[in-house]
Amino acid sequence: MIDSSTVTEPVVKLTAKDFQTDQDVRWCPGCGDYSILKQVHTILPQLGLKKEDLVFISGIGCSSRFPYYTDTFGMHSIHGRATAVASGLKATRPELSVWIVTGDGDALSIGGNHFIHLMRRNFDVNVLMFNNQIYGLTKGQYSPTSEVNKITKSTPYGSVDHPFNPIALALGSDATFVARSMDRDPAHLQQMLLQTWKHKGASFLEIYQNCNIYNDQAFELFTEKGTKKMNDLFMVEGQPLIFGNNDEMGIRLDGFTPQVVNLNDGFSKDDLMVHQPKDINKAMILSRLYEMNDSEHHFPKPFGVFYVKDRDTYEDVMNGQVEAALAKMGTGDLDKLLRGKETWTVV
Ligand SMILES: Cc1ncc(C[n+]2csc(CCOP(=O)(O)OP(=O)(O)O)c2C)c(N)n1
Ligand code: SF4
Repeated sequence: MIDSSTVTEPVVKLTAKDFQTDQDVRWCPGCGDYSILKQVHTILPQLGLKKEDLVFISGIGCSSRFPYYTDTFGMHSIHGRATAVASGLKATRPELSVWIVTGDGDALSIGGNHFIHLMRRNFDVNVLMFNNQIYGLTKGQYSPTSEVNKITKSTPYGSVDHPFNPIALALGSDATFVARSMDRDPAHLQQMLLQTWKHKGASFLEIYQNCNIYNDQAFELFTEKGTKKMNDLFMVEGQPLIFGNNDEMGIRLDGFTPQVVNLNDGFSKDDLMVHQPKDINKAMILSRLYEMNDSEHHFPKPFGVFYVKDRDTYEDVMNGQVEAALAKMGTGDLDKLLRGKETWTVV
């Protein structure tokens, strides 16, 4: 079995080019999906795995075209059910490195129920959720991450739905690795992809992805030069939470309540909250940080790893049960079982 936590040197030497396919990439020019594809192809050779040990499973959506463009095994499955297909594969072939590629609509609308159960069951799979806050493939309807009042083709007077917070949803579903990155920061995205892979258990990576056709500039506050430093908080384990144009702003905790402070106003780095991704309470606070913005408070949006926890994976426990049963009772005989005496007559 591949133990991702112990692989340091690539065992198999491949390049990013080896993961490209002969398919025409059919995303719109300028779509953020291109950058994500490129960063995934860049990190795959670093895993040291053979192509046939990698599987990319997607649902339906623009993002879900991903397996066509990646030369590994893969499946463009059914809407919202990549999670179910991946769970079955991981249960029976635990040695494979299984990746799920999904959109905010695919994962959280039709696939919402399957998503939460995948997280709590803790299959060792890597979920890459491309969040563009819209349905791209079906031409611009609102999604469960679209903001209130958003005008789309299906909400001509503005959406009245309260949106999901995907990070809080994954934490609430007991995911054992929860992180966020963005299409426009290749170095950060590569780092997060590697950490997503390294974690043994259900890993959830939300990736902000610009749909330049139906929801352009949805994340420009966090991606553009002039605004990103005041609006992005890059979390680093063991480091104080600092942001700002000159790293002059910080997050401190007053009890359970986060506050933004200016280090030029009498606060020092020692006063700030230190990032501890193994602390679920702190992860929960950070997942809601940006929602605390109002006319008096200006909180940044956190990027990086919110939470990580070691917990037995579903497939390890299940296959352990199978092995124990085999050791106790030997190999079964299906024919004998079907023709056996334990039958019922239904009247
Ligand atoms: C059972 C079913 N219902 C609805 C659809 C239509 N449909 C296809 S993709 C999609 C949503 C895609 O949105 P998202 O997951 O955000 O992906 P994006 O295209 O934005 O990458 C919908 C509703 C479908 N294909 N199958
Ligand atoms: S519709 Fe949007 S998400 Fe889909 S390929 Fe075009 S730009 Fe990308």
